[in-house]
Amino acid sequence: MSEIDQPEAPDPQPEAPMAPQAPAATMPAVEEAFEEIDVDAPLVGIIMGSKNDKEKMQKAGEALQDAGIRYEVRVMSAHRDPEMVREYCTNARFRGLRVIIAGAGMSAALPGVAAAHSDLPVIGVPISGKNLGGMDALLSAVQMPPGVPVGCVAIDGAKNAGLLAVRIINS
Ligand code: RP5
Repeated sequence: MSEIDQPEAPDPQPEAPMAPQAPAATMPAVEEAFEEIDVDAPLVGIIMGSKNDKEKMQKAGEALQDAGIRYEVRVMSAHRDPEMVREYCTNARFRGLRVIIAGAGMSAALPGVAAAHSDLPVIGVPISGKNLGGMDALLSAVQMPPGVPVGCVAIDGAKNAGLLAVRIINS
């Protein structure tokens, strides 16, 4: 077919008007999230017994950030703030959370108490302290009685807690 015989290209369709876009929710940087800011639609709640646990728990946030999974961070102690822990964990599923990561040191009740107040998967992170190298927290988190499940990672294993939460959410 010569150039002269080419059929004419149809007129381009008028462009459809753009649908109004909701502003994309931005994901805060890890350091910002660990300032306990409010996050839009988090899927994972990272809770810990003390602000002093933040440095070790930040690795969980990094793993979630790398996977693009939104999370929030809150400090609450099972021993010092029992009512706050009850309220947070009881409402967690209703608020859209899918996994709770709970880090605590010493006699670490937080993962178990979280699992007692929520039917979401709870990943416990035993935090090493000044004494006993974290064995106290490890045993508190891992030796849960039947019926109150806590998935426990290694002492100071926050990175794996984050990676495990990613796998749970993507499964
Ligand atoms: C736990 O007791 C916390 O998770 C922390 O690891 C440990 C000590 O708390 P701080 O005295 O450092 O606040 O509740």
